[in-house]
Amino acid sequence: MSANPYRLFFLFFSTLLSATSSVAAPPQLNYQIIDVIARDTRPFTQGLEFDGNQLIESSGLRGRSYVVKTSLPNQQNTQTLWHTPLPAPYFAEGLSQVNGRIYLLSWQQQKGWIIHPDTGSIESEFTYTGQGWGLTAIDNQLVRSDGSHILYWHSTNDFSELKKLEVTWSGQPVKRLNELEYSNGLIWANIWQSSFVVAIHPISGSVVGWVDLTELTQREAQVAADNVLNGIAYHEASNTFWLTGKRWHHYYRLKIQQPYPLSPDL
Ligand SMILES: [Ca+2]
Repeated sequence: MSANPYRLFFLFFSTLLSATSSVAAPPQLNYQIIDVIARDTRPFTQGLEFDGNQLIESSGLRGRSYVVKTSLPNQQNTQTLWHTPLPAPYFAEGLSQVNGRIYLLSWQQQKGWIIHPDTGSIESEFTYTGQGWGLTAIDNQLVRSDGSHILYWHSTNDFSELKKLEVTWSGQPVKRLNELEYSNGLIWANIWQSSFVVAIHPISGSVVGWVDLTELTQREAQVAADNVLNGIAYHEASNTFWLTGKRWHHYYRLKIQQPYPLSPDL
């Protein structure tokens, strides 16, 4: 693993931006920091999603993985509603709530769990092929990333794979898709080991906009290559995105420009 992953992916994105293609490059999206909220720095954040005004977060690493649900984080008194550890061999990854249940992935063990959102109790398990990175839900189906440029749609019934989608930037694959969030008709993904978030059209797979969050990664003063930007959750009531990273000291609440109007041929 490089000691300076952010530099590498700046170069990666520079390559994409300068790519010659008949397809127009996606626009860079502006953002505004609405709030910066101190948080527990222990979570090795893998999944982040709101259930109304409550935040669900999964934390990775073998022997230390867990899922936690809290009240809406604030500066004074963030309450833990439940905390569910995973058995030692498992490395928790992305999560998403759909049909009244939380689905949680593991990284390489090809096993996931269905968790009750009110109690945190693990109700059942499911399996899949490949790695688990990010997870989000669209129209009662789940969408998984595996660190590649491909997103996988899964059934909520048995987690069987329904379809795949290649994610591209002006026709070129966008690899290392990680934590996911579906909001306002687009899949938002942060790119592992980078400061970038991309907005993906869920039918074409085209990146239709991107956000450069170097300002946030610099604020967090990275001291370890693992402590990357990871975690994007949309809070519907305030129309804001919450961003954080592994062992980061803060949640950042952002207004992000939407890449509309989308071209009809996407
Ligand atoms: Ca998310």
